Amino acid sequence: MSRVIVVGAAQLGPIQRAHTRQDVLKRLMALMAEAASRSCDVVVFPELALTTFFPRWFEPDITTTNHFYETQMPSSVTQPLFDEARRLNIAFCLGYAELTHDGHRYNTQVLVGKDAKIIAHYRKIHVPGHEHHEPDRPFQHAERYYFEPSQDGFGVWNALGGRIGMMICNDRRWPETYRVMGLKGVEMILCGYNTPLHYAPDPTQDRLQSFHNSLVMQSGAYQNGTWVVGVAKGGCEEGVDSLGDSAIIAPSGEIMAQATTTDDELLTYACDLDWCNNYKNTLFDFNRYRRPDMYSSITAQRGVVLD
Ligand code: CDV
Repeated sequence: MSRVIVVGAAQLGPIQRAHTRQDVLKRLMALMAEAASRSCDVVVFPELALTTFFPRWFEPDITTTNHFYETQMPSSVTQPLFDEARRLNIAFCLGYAELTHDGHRYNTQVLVGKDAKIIAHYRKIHVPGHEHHEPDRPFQHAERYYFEPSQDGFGVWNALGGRIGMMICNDRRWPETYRVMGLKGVEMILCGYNTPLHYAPDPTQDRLQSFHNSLVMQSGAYQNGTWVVGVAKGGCEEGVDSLGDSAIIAPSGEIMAQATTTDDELLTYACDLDWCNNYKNTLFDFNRYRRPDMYSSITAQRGVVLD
């Protein structure tokens, strides 16, 4: 049986504040239709793919931002995307802001099967940025104000004929993210991101955004013998330039397809999941070579301890 998943990485260009959900849905559905016409099994959209990246503004009354969140998935507004997926027989992965019925706010990604049924939710674990207004920044990155970090952990699901995991944006910079999923036998990790080119806490990193993006996803793929699909919302959104560079990365760590614009752009690749075993059964044969008893500090402590 073929273990090939044809993946569409559906990069988005900017979503401005004035754009409605309907405007955005049209763009998502156009990319989904293109993915289906290119025989994709799954199309992957970015983090917070239904709205502008609203954590760039600090609103003291958080309830005034409720309209950026989804209280239902699907809702009457997003249902057409689910209907279109079922009609086109294509799975999809979508990032959005989630407001639960009991008032919790998460940065969430959902994996939806070809039958338009939700397979899995993933809520962002590593929430970057700051909790309070920082007026000296040219723009805010108040994700820690707008979203709680998930307590649900990393999941890997049997889907699309393989072992599929999810992570969101800043998660991709942490090796633990990949390893926890690697230990669950992950074969493909789907990741949406919004990465401004300017990093206010240390602007010396600005010129390295593209390099760091590739560095972390390529090494995470290689060290765990898994495909990684990184999908950006790039371009100039509300005056803030963000990284494109969406990529489909093989278990070898090689980039097999990469975006060439910072706009709406679909990249596709036929990903052979059996390639993962070349790494999982040799150099990264965890069972044979890992030394978990030497790694206890990874879960026992959070920060650096000098002994
Ligand atoms: N949306 C994100 O999580 N963005 C972060 C910040 C730090 C730029 C990132 O890691 O890309």
